[in-house]
Amino acid sequence: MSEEIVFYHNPMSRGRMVHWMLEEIGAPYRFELLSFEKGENKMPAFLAVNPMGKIPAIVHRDTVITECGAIITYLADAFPAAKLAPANDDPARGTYLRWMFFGQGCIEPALIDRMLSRPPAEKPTAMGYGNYDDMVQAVEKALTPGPYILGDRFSAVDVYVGSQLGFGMMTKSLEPRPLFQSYVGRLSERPAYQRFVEQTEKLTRQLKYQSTTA
Ligand SMILES: N[C@@H](CCC(=O)N[C@@H](CS)C(=O)NCC(=O)O)C(=O)O
Repeated sequence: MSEEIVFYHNPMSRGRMVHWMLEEIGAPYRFELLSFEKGENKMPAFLAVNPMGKIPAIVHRDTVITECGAIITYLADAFPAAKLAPANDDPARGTYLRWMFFGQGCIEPALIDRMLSRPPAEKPTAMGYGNYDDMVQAVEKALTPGPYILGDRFSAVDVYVGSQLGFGMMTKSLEPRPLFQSYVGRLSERPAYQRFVEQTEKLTRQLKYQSTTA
């Protein structure tokens, strides 16, 4: 069983959230960079890891984990010394899991719809995320009084939800409410976040170089 974390990544992908999370937990990991331009994510070697051909994915202890929310949840549990997840018998675990799933099931589809300028759903009652306005109200409530989703305590769910809100405001699919801006600003001051940003610049150059040379 291998303790090494292998991280299948492209710096222009949702893998950015996992990259930040890996920096938060502080365990050693190895990048496997995949080029979208060269279609490496749809080649047999990676399809054997993730049949969806989608990034990110990690392999740890001979197990493949895909889906950002699942990867972040997994890492927080697998590396408890980082103290990024409430324990199973901690009542805060319920709130933590609730917003982790809300991130994957509600924030993500609502923001992607807006990013792609898709018309609002005809039947919000049948849509898991309801509608954009309700989703935004719910997130604002989750962050009140803050400063984190679990109140005073920063956790892995802030990595996930904070990344989505940052992405949403960057792509203008999410309105820049002051509460969202201050939350994302606070998160971006974390040393792990800053390491991730710094490394992302290098990885982007490296991938560009690999794409033009090979
Ligand atoms: N449900 C997945 C979505 C992953 C995903 O859509 N990744 C995109 C990049 S952000 C991708 O790999 N796209 C390439 C493709 O589908 O060919 C997650 O949450 O991790």
